[in-house]
Amino acid sequence: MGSEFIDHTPKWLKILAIQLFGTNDKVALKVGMISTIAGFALVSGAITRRNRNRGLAIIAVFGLLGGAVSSNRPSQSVIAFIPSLFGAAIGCWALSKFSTFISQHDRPIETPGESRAPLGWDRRRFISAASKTVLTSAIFSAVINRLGNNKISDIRNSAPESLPKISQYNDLASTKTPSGAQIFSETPFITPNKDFYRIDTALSLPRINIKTWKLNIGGMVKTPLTLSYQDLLTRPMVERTITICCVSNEVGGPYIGNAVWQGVLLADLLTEAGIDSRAEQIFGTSVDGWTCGFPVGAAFDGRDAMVAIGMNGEPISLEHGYPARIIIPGLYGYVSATKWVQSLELTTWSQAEGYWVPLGWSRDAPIKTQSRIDVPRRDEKVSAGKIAIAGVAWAQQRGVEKVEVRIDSGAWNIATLALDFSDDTWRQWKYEFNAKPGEYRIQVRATDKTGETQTEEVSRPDPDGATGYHTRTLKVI
Ligand SMILES: Nc1nc2c(c(=O)[nH]1)N[C@H]1C(S)=C(S)[C@@H](COP(=O)(O)O)O[C@H]1N2
Ligand SMILES: [Mo]
Repeated sequence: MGSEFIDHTPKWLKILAIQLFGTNDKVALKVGMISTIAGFALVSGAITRRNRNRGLAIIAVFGLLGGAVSSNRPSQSVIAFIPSLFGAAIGCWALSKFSTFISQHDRPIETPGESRAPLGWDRRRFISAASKTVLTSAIFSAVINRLGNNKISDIRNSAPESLPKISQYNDLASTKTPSGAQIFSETPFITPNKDFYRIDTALSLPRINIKTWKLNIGGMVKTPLTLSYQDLLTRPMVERTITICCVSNEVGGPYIGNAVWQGVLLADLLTEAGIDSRAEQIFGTSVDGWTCGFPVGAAFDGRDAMVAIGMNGEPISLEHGYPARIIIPGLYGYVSATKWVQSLELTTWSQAEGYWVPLGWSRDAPIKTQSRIDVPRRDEKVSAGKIAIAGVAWAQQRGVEKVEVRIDSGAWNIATLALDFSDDTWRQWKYEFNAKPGEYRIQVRATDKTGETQTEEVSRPDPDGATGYHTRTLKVI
Protein backbone atom coordinates (compact mmCIF):
# COMPACT_ATOMS: atom_id res chain seq x y z
CA MET A 1 0.00 0.00 0.00
CA GLY A 2 2.88 2.29 0.90
CA SER A 3 4.62 1.71 -2.43
CA GLU A 4 1.37 2.22 -4.29
CA PHE A 5 0.93 5.49 -2.42
CA ILE A 6 4.47 6.59 -3.31
CA ASP A 7 3.83 5.76 -6.96
CA HIS A 8 0.84 8.08 -7.06
CA THR A 9 2.31 10.95 -5.09
CA PRO A 10 1.67 14.18 -6.96
CA LYS A 11 4.63 16.47 -7.60
CA TRP A 12 3.71 19.05 -4.93
CA LEU A 13 3.41 16.37 -2.28
CA LYS A 14 6.74 14.81 -3.22
CA ILE A 15 8.43 18.19 -2.95
CA LEU A 16 6.70 18.95 0.34
CA ALA A 17 7.70 15.54 1.75
CA ILE A 18 11.34 16.04 0.75
CA GLN A 19 11.35 19.57 2.18
CA LEU A 20 9.82 18.41 5.44
CA PHE A 21 11.49 15.05 5.90
CA GLY A 22 14.44 14.82 3.47
CA THR A 23 15.56 11.21 3.13
CA ASN A 24 13.41 10.35 6.19
CA ASP A 25 10.38 10.66 3.92
CA LYS A 26 9.80 6.89 4.05
CA VAL A 27 9.83 6.82 7.85
CA ALA A 28 7.29 9.66 7.72
CA LEU A 29 5.16 7.64 5.31
CA LYS A 30 5.25 4.60 7.59
CA VAL A 31 4.27 6.70 10.61
CA GLY A 32 1.45 8.20 8.53
CA MET A 33 0.25 4.76 7.45
CA ILE A 34 0.27 3.36 10.98
CA SER A 35 -1.64 6.41 12.23
CA THR A 36 -4.21 6.06 9.47
CA ILE A 37 -4.67 2.37 10.24
CA ALA A 38 -4.95 3.13 13.97
CA GLY A 39 -7.55 5.81 13.16
CA PHE A 40 -9.61 3.37 11.13
CA ALA A 41 -9.27 0.76 13.88
CA LEU A 42 -10.75 3.23 16.39
CA VAL A 43 -13.58 4.07 14.03
CA SER A 44 -14.40 0.43 13.34
CA GLY A 45 -14.24 -0.27 17.08
CA ALA A 46 -16.71 2.51 17.78
CA ILE A 47 -19.00 1.40 14.95
CA THR A 48 -18.89 -2.18 16.17
CA ARG A 49 -20.53 -1.17 19.43
CA ARG A 50 -23.61 -0.24 17.48
CA ASN A 51 -23.38 -2.65 14.58
CA ARG A 52 -20.86 -5.43 14.69
CA ASN A 53 -21.07 -6.34 11.00
CA ARG A 54 -20.23 -2.84 9.88
CA GLY A 55 -17.11 -2.77 12.02
CA LEU A 56 -16.05 -6.13 10.65
CA ALA A 57 -16.78 -4.93 7.11
CA ILE A 58 -14.29 -2.06 7.51
CA ILE A 59 -11.53 -4.50 8.41
CA ALA A 60 -12.51 -6.87 5.60
CA VAL A 61 -12.38 -4.02 3.08
CA PHE A 62 -8.92 -3.06 4.35
CA GLY A 63 -7.76 -6.66 3.95
CA LEU A 64 -9.13 -7.02 0.43
CA LEU A 65 -7.74 -3.67 -0.65
CA GLY A 66 -4.32 -4.50 0.79
CA GLY A 67 -4.35 -7.90 -0.88
CA ALA A 68 -5.44 -6.53 -4.25
CA VAL A 69 -2.80 -3.79 -4.20
CA SER A 70 0.02 -6.10 -3.02
CA SER A 71 -0.64 -8.83 -5.54
CA ASN A 72 -0.62 -6.29 -8.36
CA ARG A 73 2.75 -4.76 -7.43
CA PRO A 74 5.63 -5.39 -9.86
CA SER A 75 7.16 -8.88 -9.54
CA GLN A 76 4.41 -10.01 -7.12
CA SER A 77 1.85 -12.75 -7.60
CA VAL A 78 -1.46 -13.77 -6.01
CA ILE A 79 0.60 -15.12 -3.10
CA ALA A 80 1.04 -11.50 -2.02
CA PHE A 81 -2.70 -11.51 -1.26
CA ILE A 82 -2.22 -13.85 1.69
CA PRO A 83 -0.64 -11.59 4.35
CA SER A 84 -3.43 -9.02 4.03
CA LEU A 85 -6.13 -11.68 4.23
CA PHE A 86 -4.41 -13.21 7.24
CA GLY A 87 -4.19 -9.79 8.88
CA ALA A 88 -7.83 -9.03 8.18
CA ALA A 89 -8.94 -12.42 9.54
CA ILE A 90 -7.06 -11.81 12.78
CA GLY A 91 -8.39 -8.25 12.91
CA CYS A 92 -11.98 -9.49 12.57
CA TRP A 93 -11.42 -12.17 15.16
CA ALA A 94 -9.91 -9.69 17.66
CA LEU A 95 -12.62 -7.11 17.05
CA SER A 96 -15.49 -9.51 17.64
CA LYS A 97 -13.80 -11.09 20.64
CA PHE A 98 -13.03 -7.78 22.37
CA SER A 99 -16.38 -6.26 21.57
CA THR A 100 -17.99 -9.20 23.36
CA PHE A 101 -16.24 -8.27 26.58
CA ILE A 102 -17.20 -4.65 26.25
CA SER A 103 -20.82 -5.17 25.31
CA GLN A 104 -21.53 -7.88 27.89
CA HIS A 105 -23.35 -5.48 30.21
CA ASP A 106 -25.81 -4.74 27.45
CA ARG A 107 -26.92 -8.30 27.43
CA PRO A 108 -29.64 -9.40 29.87
CA ILE A 109 -28.40 -12.06 32.28
CA GLU A 110 -30.29 -15.14 31.27
CA THR A 111 -29.34 -17.47 34.06
CA PRO A 112 -29.15 -16.25 37.61
CA GLY A 113 -25.63 -16.56 38.95
CA GLU A 114 -22.50 -14.67 39.77
CA SER A 115 -22.12 -11.65 37.56
CA ARG A 116 -19.41 -12.10 34.97
CA ALA A 117 -19.14 -8.38 34.46
CA PRO A 118 -18.95 -6.70 37.81
CA LEU A 119 -17.84 -3.31 36.40
CA GLY A 120 -20.47 -3.20 33.70
CA TRP A 121 -18.00 -4.83 31.31
CA ASP A 122 -15.41 -7.45 31.88
CA ARG A 123 -12.39 -5.25 32.19
CA ARG A 124 -10.10 -7.95 33.53
CA ARG A 125 -10.79 -10.39 30.70
CA PHE A 126 -10.64 -7.61 28.14
CA ILE A 127 -7.22 -6.45 29.31
CA SER A 128 -5.84 -9.97 29.54
CA ALA A 129 -7.08 -10.94 26.07
CA ALA A 130 -5.88 -7.67 24.57
CA SER A 131 -2.41 -8.01 26.05
CA LYS A 132 -2.13 -11.61 24.88
CA THR A 133 -3.10 -10.50 21.39
CA VAL A 134 -0.61 -7.62 21.39
CA LEU A 135 2.14 -9.92 22.68
CA THR A 136 1.38 -12.59 20.05
CA SER A 137 1.40 -9.95 17.28
CA ALA A 138 4.70 -8.58 18.56
CA ILE A 139 6.27 -12.04 18.54
CA PHE A 140 4.92 -12.74 15.06
CA SER A 141 6.22 -9.49 13.63
CA ALA A 142 9.61 -9.97 15.27
CA VAL A 143 9.89 -13.43 13.70
CA ILE A 144 8.79 -12.17 10.30
CA ASN A 145 11.16 -9.20 10.50
CA ARG A 146 13.96 -11.56 11.35
CA LEU A 147 13.18 -13.78 8.36
CA GLY A 148 13.10 -10.68 6.14
CA ASN A 149 16.48 -9.51 7.47
CA ASN A 150 17.98 -12.95 6.90
CA LYS A 151 16.72 -12.85 3.34
CA ILE A 152 18.34 -9.44 2.82
CA SER A 153 21.68 -10.68 4.22
CA ASP A 154 21.49 -13.68 1.86
CA ILE A 155 21.04 -11.29 -1.05
CA ARG A 156 23.96 -9.16 0.12
CA ASN A 157 26.11 -12.28 0.50
CA SER A 158 25.29 -13.39 -3.02
CA ALA A 159 27.55 -10.60 -4.35
CA PRO A 160 31.10 -11.67 -5.20
CA GLU A 161 33.95 -10.87 -2.80
CA SER A 162 35.74 -8.85 -5.41
CA LEU A 163 35.24 -7.52 -8.92
CA PRO A 164 37.07 -8.67 -12.05
CA LYS A 165 40.24 -6.61 -12.40
CA ILE A 166 40.22 -4.35 -15.42
CA SER A 167 43.06 -1.93 -14.90
CA GLN A 168 45.93 -1.14 -12.63
CA TYR A 169 43.49 1.01 -10.68
CA ASN A 170 41.00 -1.73 -10.25
CA ASP A 171 41.11 -2.63 -6.62
CA LEU A 172 40.39 -0.66 -3.51
CA ALA A 173 43.27 1.58 -4.56
CA SER A 174 40.98 2.95 -7.26
CA THR A 175 39.09 4.74 -4.57
CA LYS A 176 42.23 6.64 -3.63
CA THR A 177 41.89 10.30 -4.37
CA PRO A 178 43.87 11.50 -7.39
CA SER A 179 46.48 13.95 -6.20
CA GLY A 180 45.40 17.54 -6.51
CA ALA A 181 41.68 16.75 -6.58
CA GLN A 182 41.28 17.26 -2.84
CA ILE A 183 42.06 20.79 -1.65
CA PHE A 184 39.94 20.82 1.51
CA SER A 185 39.09 17.90 3.72
CA GLU A 186 35.45 18.33 4.73
CA THR A 187 34.02 16.93 1.48
CA PRO A 188 35.89 13.87 0.17
CA PHE A 189 36.54 13.98 -3.59
CA ILE A 190 35.41 10.32 -3.77
CA THR A 191 32.26 9.87 -1.72
CA PRO A 192 32.57 6.74 0.44
CA ASN A 193 29.81 4.22 -0.27
CA LYS A 194 28.44 4.49 3.24
CA ASP A 195 27.99 8.27 2.87
CA PHE A 196 26.63 8.20 -0.68
CA TYR A 197 23.16 9.75 -0.90
CA ARG A 198 20.32 7.35 -1.56
CA ILE A 199 17.15 8.31 -3.40
CA ASP A 200 14.56 5.84 -4.61
CA THR A 201 10.92 4.93 -4.33
CA ALA A 202 11.58 1.53 -2.72
CA LEU A 203 9.96 1.09 0.70
CA SER A 204 11.90 -2.13 1.20
CA LEU A 205 14.96 -3.40 -0.64
CA PRO A 206 14.09 -5.49 -3.70
CA ARG A 207 14.40 -9.27 -3.24
CA ILE A 208 17.03 -10.06 -5.84
CA ASN A 209 17.78 -13.65 -6.74
CA ILE A 210 21.20 -13.46 -8.37
CA LYS A 211 20.82 -16.93 -9.89
CA THR A 212 17.71 -16.00 -11.82
CA TRP A 213 18.34 -12.27 -12.30
CA LYS A 214 18.73 -11.23 -15.94
CA LEU A 215 19.21 -7.98 -17.78
CA ASN A 216 17.10 -7.98 -20.94
CA ILE A 217 17.92 -5.62 -23.76
CA GLY A 218 15.07 -5.53 -26.22
CA GLY A 219 12.46 -3.46 -28.00
CA MET A 220 13.60 -1.86 -31.25
CA VAL A 221 16.73 -3.98 -31.69
CA LYS A 222 17.76 -6.64 -34.22
CA THR A 223 18.90 -9.24 -31.67
CA PRO A 224 17.55 -8.94 -28.13
CA LEU A 225 20.17 -9.75 -25.48
CA THR A 226 19.70 -11.52 -22.18
CA LEU A 227 22.59 -11.20 -19.77
CA SER A 228 23.07 -12.92 -16.45
CA TYR A 229 25.21 -11.37 -13.72
CA GLN A 230 27.99 -13.78 -14.71
CA ASP A 231 27.69 -12.67 -18.35
CA LEU A 232 28.16 -9.06 -17.29
CA LEU A 233 31.19 -9.92 -15.14
CA THR A 234 32.96 -11.63 -18.02
CA ARG A 235 32.47 -8.76 -20.49
CA PRO A 236 35.01 -6.03 -21.21
CA MET A 237 34.57 -3.34 -18.59
CA VAL A 238 35.59 0.22 -17.92
CA GLU A 239 36.09 2.15 -14.74
CA ARG A 240 35.12 5.82 -14.56
CA THR A 241 34.83 8.44 -11.86
CA ILE A 242 31.43 10.07 -12.33
CA THR A 243 29.48 12.49 -10.16
CA ILE A 244 25.76 11.73 -10.07
CA CYS A 245 23.09 13.92 -8.56
CA CYS A 246 19.42 14.11 -7.88
CA VAL A 247 17.02 16.56 -9.49
CA SER A 248 15.37 16.99 -6.08
CA ASN A 249 18.52 18.55 -4.70
CA GLU A 250 17.92 22.09 -3.50
CA VAL A 251 20.68 24.62 -4.19
CA GLY A 252 23.33 23.74 -1.60
CA GLY A 253 21.72 20.35 -0.92
CA PRO A 254 23.34 16.99 -0.16
CA TYR A 255 21.92 14.72 -2.90
CA ILE A 256 25.10 14.50 -4.94
CA GLY A 257 28.01 12.06 -4.81
CA ASN A 258 31.11 11.12 -6.73
CA ALA A 259 32.11 7.48 -7.13
CA VAL A 260 34.36 5.24 -9.19
CA TRP A 261 31.91 3.17 -11.22
CA GLN A 262 32.89 -0.06 -12.93
CA GLY A 263 30.76 -1.53 -15.64
CA VAL A 264 30.04 -2.51 -19.21
CA LEU A 265 29.67 0.31 -21.71
CA LEU A 266 26.11 0.61 -22.92
CA ALA A 267 27.39 1.36 -26.42
CA ASP A 268 29.03 -2.09 -26.60
CA LEU A 269 25.86 -3.90 -25.56
CA LEU A 270 23.62 -1.86 -27.84
CA THR A 271 25.92 -2.26 -30.81
CA GLU A 272 25.78 -6.00 -30.30
CA ALA A 273 21.98 -5.89 -30.12
CA GLY A 274 21.86 -3.68 -33.20
CA ILE A 275 19.41 -0.86 -32.70
CA ASP A 276 16.68 0.27 -35.07
CA SER A 277 17.43 3.79 -36.28
CA ARG A 278 13.89 4.87 -35.39
CA ALA A 279 14.44 4.22 -31.68
CA GLU A 280 14.47 7.47 -29.68
CA GLN A 281 14.81 6.51 -26.05
CA ILE A 282 16.38 3.85 -23.89
CA PHE A 283 13.79 2.89 -21.34
CA GLY A 284 14.99 1.24 -18.14
CA THR A 285 12.80 -0.84 -15.82
CA SER A 286 13.89 -2.00 -12.39
CA VAL A 287 13.06 -5.18 -10.53
CA ASP A 288 10.65 -3.13 -8.40
CA GLY A 289 8.86 -1.68 -11.40
CA TRP A 290 10.41 1.80 -11.42
CA THR A 291 11.12 3.22 -14.88
CA CYS A 292 12.98 6.00 -16.63
CA GLY A 293 14.01 6.93 -20.14
CA PHE A 294 16.86 8.86 -21.75
CA PRO A 295 17.82 9.63 -25.35
CA VAL A 296 19.52 6.89 -27.40
CA GLY A 297 22.23 9.44 -28.22
CA ALA A 298 23.46 9.44 -24.61
CA ALA A 299 24.71 5.88 -25.12
CA PHE A 300 26.65 6.72 -28.29
CA ASP A 301 27.91 10.29 -28.04
CA GLY A 302 31.15 9.30 -26.37
CA ARG A 303 30.16 9.79 -22.74
CA ASP A 304 30.74 6.72 -20.61
CA ALA A 305 27.16 5.54 -20.29
CA MET A 306 27.31 2.16 -18.61
CA VAL A 307 25.64 -0.75 -16.93
CA ALA A 308 27.53 -0.46 -13.65
CA ILE A 309 28.23 -3.40 -11.36
CA GLY A 310 30.94 -1.86 -9.19
CA MET A 311 31.05 1.23 -7.00
CA ASN A 312 34.31 2.39 -5.41
CA GLY A 313 36.00 -0.97 -5.89
CA GLU A 314 33.18 -3.08 -4.49
CA PRO A 315 30.17 -4.78 -6.04
CA ILE A 316 27.36 -2.20 -5.95
CA SER A 317 25.49 -2.50 -2.66
CA LEU A 318 21.83 -3.48 -2.55
CA GLU A 319 20.93 0.12 -1.58
CA HIS A 320 22.63 1.49 -4.69
CA GLY A 321 21.28 -1.03 -7.18
CA TYR A 322 22.87 -4.48 -6.85
CA PRO A 323 23.33 -6.43 -9.04
CA ALA A 324 23.48 -3.73 -11.72
CA ARG A 325 22.39 -0.18 -12.37
CA ILE A 326 22.67 2.39 -15.11
CA ILE A 327 25.04 5.35 -14.85
CA ILE A 328 24.85 8.10 -17.48
CA PRO A 329 27.18 11.07 -16.98
CA GLY A 330 25.39 14.41 -17.29
CA LEU A 331 21.79 13.30 -16.70
CA TYR A 332 19.88 13.53 -13.44
CA GLY A 333 19.25 10.16 -11.76
CA TYR A 334 15.49 10.19 -12.27
CA VAL A 335 15.80 9.98 -16.08
CA SER A 336 18.79 7.68 -16.27
CA ALA A 337 20.19 5.87 -13.26
CA THR A 338 17.91 2.79 -12.98
CA LYS A 339 18.99 0.78 -9.95
CA TRP A 340 18.22 -2.97 -9.77
CA VAL A 341 17.87 -2.74 -13.53
CA GLN A 342 15.96 -5.57 -15.15
CA SER A 343 15.40 -4.43 -18.69
CA LEU A 344 16.46 -1.82 -21.19
CA GLU A 345 14.01 -1.30 -23.97
CA LEU A 346 14.71 0.66 -27.13
CA THR A 347 11.56 2.57 -27.91
CA THR A 348 10.12 5.94 -28.96
CA TRP A 349 9.18 8.88 -26.72
CA SER A 350 5.49 8.38 -27.43
CA GLN A 351 5.55 4.68 -26.55
CA ALA A 352 6.71 4.97 -22.95
CA GLU A 353 7.06 7.55 -20.19
CA GLY A 354 9.44 7.20 -17.24
CA TYR A 355 8.08 7.07 -13.68
CA TRP A 356 8.43 10.76 -12.80
CA VAL A 357 7.41 12.27 -16.14
CA PRO A 358 3.60 11.95 -15.82
CA LEU A 359 4.00 13.29 -12.27
CA GLY A 360 5.14 16.60 -13.70
CA TRP A 361 8.91 16.26 -14.08
CA SER A 362 10.70 17.06 -17.26
CA ARG A 363 11.30 14.35 -19.86
CA ASP A 364 14.75 15.73 -20.71
CA ALA A 365 16.91 16.41 -17.70
CA PRO A 366 20.57 17.29 -18.25
CA ILE A 367 22.35 18.21 -15.01
CA LYS A 368 22.58 21.96 -14.47
CA THR A 369 25.83 23.74 -13.63
CA GLN A 370 25.91 24.27 -9.87
CA SER A 371 28.22 25.11 -7.00
CA ARG A 372 28.00 24.64 -3.26
CA ILE A 373 29.70 26.15 -0.20
CA ASP A 374 30.77 23.41 2.23
CA VAL A 375 33.20 25.32 4.44
CA PRO A 376 32.69 27.02 6.86
CA ARG A 377 29.79 24.80 7.91
CA ARG A 378 26.37 26.35 8.30
CA ASP A 379 26.20 28.52 11.43
CA GLU A 380 29.83 27.76 12.22
CA LYS A 381 31.38 30.70 14.09
CA VAL A 382 34.85 31.53 12.84
CA SER A 383 37.38 33.92 14.27
CA ALA A 384 38.66 36.96 12.42
CA GLY A 385 41.69 36.61 10.14
CA LYS A 386 42.28 34.45 7.07
CA ILE A 387 39.22 32.28 6.56
CA ALA A 388 39.06 29.43 4.06
CA ILE A 389 35.83 29.29 2.14
CA ALA A 390 35.56 26.08 0.11
CA GLY A 391 33.18 23.80 -1.66
CA VAL A 392 32.40 21.88 -4.83
CA ALA A 393 31.14 22.80 -8.29
CA TRP A 394 29.83 20.57 -11.06
CA ALA A 395 28.77 20.81 -14.69
CA GLN A 396 28.84 17.19 -15.91
CA GLN A 397 29.55 16.77 -19.64
CA ARG A 398 30.69 20.37 -19.92
CA GLY A 399 33.24 20.63 -17.12
CA VAL A 400 33.90 23.38 -14.59
CA GLU A 401 36.00 26.25 -15.96
CA LYS A 402 35.74 28.85 -13.23
CA VAL A 403 34.31 29.37 -9.76
CA GLU A 404 33.76 32.79 -8.22
CA VAL A 405 32.94 33.92 -4.73
CA ARG A 406 31.20 37.12 -3.70
CA ILE A 407 31.14 38.67 -0.24
CA ASP A 408 28.01 40.74 0.42
CA SER A 409 27.37 42.70 -2.75
CA GLY A 410 31.06 43.09 -3.61
CA ALA A 411 32.85 42.06 -6.76
CA TRP A 412 33.15 38.43 -7.82
CA ASN A 413 36.52 36.94 -6.83
CA ILE A 414 38.11 34.03 -8.67
CA ALA A 415 38.43 30.93 -6.47
CA THR A 416 41.34 28.50 -6.66
CA LEU A 417 40.29 25.30 -8.42
CA ALA A 418 41.40 21.76 -7.65
CA LEU A 419 42.68 19.36 -10.32
CA ASP A 420 40.43 19.22 -13.36
CA PHE A 421 39.96 15.47 -13.02
CA SER A 422 37.26 15.12 -15.69
CA ASP A 423 34.27 16.99 -17.05
CA ASP A 424 32.00 14.39 -15.44
CA THR A 425 33.30 14.82 -11.92
CA TRP A 426 32.79 17.65 -9.50
CA ARG A 427 35.63 20.03 -8.86
CA GLN A 428 36.66 21.43 -5.51
CA TRP A 429 37.29 25.15 -5.07
CA LYS A 430 38.71 27.31 -2.35
CA TYR A 431 38.82 31.02 -1.63
CA GLU A 432 40.69 32.76 1.12
CA PHE A 433 38.95 35.67 2.76
CA ASN A 434 40.63 38.04 5.16
CA ALA A 435 37.77 38.87 7.49
CA LYS A 436 37.21 41.38 10.22
CA PRO A 437 34.57 40.53 12.84
CA GLY A 438 31.06 40.90 11.51
CA GLU A 439 28.37 39.14 9.54
CA TYR A 440 28.81 38.46 5.85
CA ARG A 441 26.75 37.00 3.08
CA ILE A 442 28.80 34.61 0.97
CA GLN A 443 27.74 33.52 -2.53
CA VAL A 444 29.28 31.21 -5.08
CA ARG A 445 28.80 30.67 -8.80
CA ALA A 446 30.38 28.40 -11.39
CA THR A 447 31.05 28.80 -15.08
CA ASP A 448 31.25 25.75 -17.33
CA LYS A 449 33.72 25.21 -20.15
CA THR A 450 31.25 26.44 -22.76
CA GLY A 451 31.60 29.81 -21.04
CA GLU A 452 28.15 29.77 -19.51
CA THR A 453 27.78 30.90 -15.91
CA GLN A 454 25.09 29.26 -13.80
CA THR A 455 21.95 31.35 -13.61
CA GLU A 456 21.26 33.59 -10.63
CA GLU A 457 17.53 33.12 -11.11
CA VAL A 458 16.13 31.13 -8.20
CA SER A 459 13.95 28.19 -9.18
CA ARG A 460 12.66 25.13 -7.38
CA PRO A 461 13.84 21.57 -8.11
CA ASP A 462 10.77 20.84 -10.23
CA PRO A 463 10.44 20.30 -13.09
CA ASP A 464 14.10 19.93 -14.11
CA GLY A 465 16.50 20.99 -11.32
CA ALA A 466 16.90 23.90 -8.89
CA THR A 467 18.81 27.04 -9.89
CA GLY A 468 20.23 30.04 -8.07
CA TYR A 469 23.43 30.85 -6.22
CA HIS A 470 24.21 29.01 -3.03
CA THR A 471 24.24 31.68 -0.32
CA ARG A 472 25.52 31.35 3.20
CA THR A 473 25.74 33.71 6.15
CA LEU A 474 29.16 33.84 7.75
CA LYS A 475 29.59 35.06 11.35
CA VAL A 476 33.12 36.20 12.13
CA ILE A 477 33.97 36.88 15.78
N1 LIG B 1 14.91 1.36 -9.28
C1 LIG B 1 15.09 2.67 -9.02
N2 LIG B 1 16.18 3.29 -9.53
C2 LIG B 1 16.40 4.61 -9.28
C3 LIG B 1 15.48 5.36 -8.53
C4 LIG B 1 14.33 4.69 -8.01
O1 LIG B 1 13.46 5.28 -7.34
N3 LIG B 1 14.18 3.34 -8.28
N4 LIG B 1 15.72 6.69 -8.29
C5 LIG B 1 16.62 7.39 -9.20
C6 LIG B 1 17.04 8.68 -8.68
S1 LIG B 1 15.84 9.89 -8.60
C7 LIG B 1 18.33 8.97 -8.36
S2 LIG B 1 18.79 10.54 -8.00
C8 LIG B 1 19.36 7.91 -8.33
C9 LIG B 1 20.03 7.86 -6.97
O2 LIG B 1 20.95 6.82 -6.91
P1 LIG B 1 21.58 6.45 -5.49
O3 LIG B 1 20.45 6.16 -4.55
O4 LIG B 1 22.49 5.30 -5.73
O5 LIG B 1 22.36 7.68 -5.05
O6 LIG B 1 18.81 6.63 -8.58
C10 LIG B 1 17.84 6.58 -9.60
N5 LIG B 1 17.50 5.19 -9.80
MO1 LIG C 1 16.82 11.80 -8.13
